[in-house]
Amino acid sequence: MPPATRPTLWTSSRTAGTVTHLAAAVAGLDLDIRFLSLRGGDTRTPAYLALNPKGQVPALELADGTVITEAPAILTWIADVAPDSGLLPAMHPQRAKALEWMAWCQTIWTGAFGLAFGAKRIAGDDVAVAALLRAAGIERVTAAMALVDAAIQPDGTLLGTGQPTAADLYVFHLTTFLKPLAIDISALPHLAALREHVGALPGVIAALAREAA
Ligand SMILES: N[C@@H](CCC(=O)N[C@@H](CS)C(=O)NCC(=O)O)C(=O)O
Repeated sequence: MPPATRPTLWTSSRTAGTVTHLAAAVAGLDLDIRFLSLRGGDTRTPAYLALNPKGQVPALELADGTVITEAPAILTWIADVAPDSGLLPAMHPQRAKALEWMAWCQTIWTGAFGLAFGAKRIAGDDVAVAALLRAAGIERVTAAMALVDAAIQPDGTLLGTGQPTAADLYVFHLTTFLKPLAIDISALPHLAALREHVGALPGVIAALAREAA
């Protein structure tokens, strides 16, 4: 892998990396965005494992060689280098609240979504156990959506600051994985408002189009 001359975001379409890709686009950052194929084993090559021993995306490689992993940490870096983006409030308590929601989203992503989508992998050949695990995951995701819906402010953002933060982008990202789980959120009006708000951001539209290409 040639050394990076500008920050490189290692990601993959429709994965945990997507929210970092959305945020980088909203912030207008000039990152070298590299899409890996998870199915093709790109995260398990010796070169990638040397970069990120977790063998996962996203990973952000800075020009000085520092590698940052975990979506909330990468989102924080993006927001901090692009303060005008408003992705992370500068002041407490709003900054802490945004970080709180980002941490919560990551927990839901790896926990409830991980259970729903990973049921077959966890259960192996046991079809009945896989169905139980998937149902438990779907139940947890459904409860999480109701919880976040109740927290969204009338302006369609979690913090009520009028401008989507990285926490709103993260919630939006989670909702893009509900369809394959057949989870209906049409009765959750605040979540619909957040989706509309975030989904209309030009950076989000551009990044999603890049991932779909
Ligand atoms: N805790 C990590 C989770 C990252 C993660 O689970 N990434 C998955 C994709 S969604 C991955 O890279 N898996 C490696 C693979 O499937 O090869 C984060 O939030 O950034």
